[in-house]
Amino acid sequence: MRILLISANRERLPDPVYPIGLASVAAPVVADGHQVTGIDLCFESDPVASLRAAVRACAPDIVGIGIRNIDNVNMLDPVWYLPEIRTAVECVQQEFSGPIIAGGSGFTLMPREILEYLGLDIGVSGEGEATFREIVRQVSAGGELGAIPGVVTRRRREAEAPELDPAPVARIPSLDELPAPFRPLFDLGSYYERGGMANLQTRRGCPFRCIYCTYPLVEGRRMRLRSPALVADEMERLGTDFGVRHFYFVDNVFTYPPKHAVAICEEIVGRNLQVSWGCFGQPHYGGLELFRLMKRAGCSGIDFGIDTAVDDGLANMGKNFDAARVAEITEACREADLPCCHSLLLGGPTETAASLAETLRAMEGARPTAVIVGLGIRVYPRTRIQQIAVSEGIVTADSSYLAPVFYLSPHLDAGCLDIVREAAARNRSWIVPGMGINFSERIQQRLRGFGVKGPLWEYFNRIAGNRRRSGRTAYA
Ligand code: B12
Ligand code: SF4
Repeated sequence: MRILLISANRERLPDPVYPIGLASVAAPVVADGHQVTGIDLCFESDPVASLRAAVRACAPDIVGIGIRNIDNVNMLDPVWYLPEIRTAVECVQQEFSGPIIAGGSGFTLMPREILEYLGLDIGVSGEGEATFREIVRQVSAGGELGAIPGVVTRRRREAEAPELDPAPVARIPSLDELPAPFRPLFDLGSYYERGGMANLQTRRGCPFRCIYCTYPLVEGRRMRLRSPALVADEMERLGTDFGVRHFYFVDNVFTYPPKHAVAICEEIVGRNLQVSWGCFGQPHYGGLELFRLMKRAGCSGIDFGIDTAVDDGLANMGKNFDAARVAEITEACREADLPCCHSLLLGGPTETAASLAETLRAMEGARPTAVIVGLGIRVYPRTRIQQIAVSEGIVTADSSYLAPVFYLSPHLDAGCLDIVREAAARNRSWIVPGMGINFSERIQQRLRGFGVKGPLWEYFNRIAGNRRRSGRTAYA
């Protein structure tokens, strides 16, 4: 069968990211001997024309469309991607009358609503490798798609429960059974040059219950770990085949479970891979010993989802650590000489101007390498924050969440923006995406043009130093 896989994502901030989800879905069907072609809209100047040409050239029997992002989760500068994805879908529909299958992390958040919005009939909620492979088998055999586990259809909508159970998103018991993502599907070299890293995954699932978080809804709550040897094999192959040395582990929390993080690092050290990589950490897990090992294994920086540095606020967000722990792990990173970036999510339940200012002061005291400040929490169905938003009258139970909807503590007013702006002005390695502070495609392209690799926040300290010396502002 001829299969066309479309990556609809055109977001290039904070970096363009290689469509690893689609490459993962492609690998099993490539292994089955199907002819698989990819079209990536990210860097296309006329995406509709390129898409039309790709559909005509491929003459597919089946089309898959990857929907990684539906919006940029930024309350201060919201961007909604679904309208441009709908235009892409319409273009395909004009050229092709066979099955078009939607999937991806963004899609999984609201699969039926997105099918409805895009005018599509079939999608895959959650991980796609096994389900898409089965869809292709059934299409070639002329079989029924609706009964395949993971398939969501628009037609069955009325007959089904209004909300999907999050459990079915994780259907692959052992990640080691999966082939590595089929990288030639898209131009990895371009992403490496423009985005400074290649992405790969060592585990899926998150058992924690942070009140706003969709990651367990996308990957499931049950942890599934990939063997360190397979992860290192993939890193080696990416080095040999594509010249890649800089990576990002897309695991929602790399440092949990700590044993797995240790095993991955030991494998990298044992093979002397000479790579550099970044990852997400969770403050409750990790400490000096792990951070030193990570550093030895090539970790160039760790991103922590801190959210707030006020004890009540952390408890309200469903976090299992307190403000003292935030200071502790920052210090441990410093001692291990491991750069760290704290991401804040301000404006959660019970946040006041005083607690917001306290968090910013705590960041100034802790002095992580960088701080990324977010204000307002994107509300999704099936999350605790949705229930809170309903109970506080911010949304209703039957509101649509397709276009971005945000929770902001009712105790805050516009004055909180000044507090953030002033703190960012004092701290040159702070990034405030919603205010364009240290965050723009211009800065990114300039740094990438110099050959800078890895997450850019690792460099702002150094640039800020140079700019301070030359009297220029660090703002974009
Ligand atoms: C790692 C990560 C990042 C890293 C990426 C690093 C890198 N170099 O790759 C960073 C921090 C840079 C990042 C940035 C952003 N991210 Co992000 N990110 C993630 C995360 C944690 C993992 C994504 C990933 O690679 N997963 C691994 C792959 C293998 O899984 P997958 O893509 O889901 O694919 C599987 C299935 O979805 C399915 N599938 C995928 N495609 C298809 C297609 C078909 C046809 C089928 C059938 C199935 C299918 O099968 C795949 C294999 O099982 C997810 C959350 C999560 N846990 O999923 C958020 C997530 C994808 N990010 C999100 C967002 C919004 C963003 C940003 C826009 C935020 C911002 N404003 O900065 C940017 C956009 C970047 C860009 N250029 O697109 C949202 C998207 C939802 C939404 N609201 O739109 C998510 C879901 C988190 C959330 N808030 O809920 N991100
Ligand atoms: S914020 Fe992190 S730890 Fe919390 S549920 Fe989401 S992925 Fe898990």
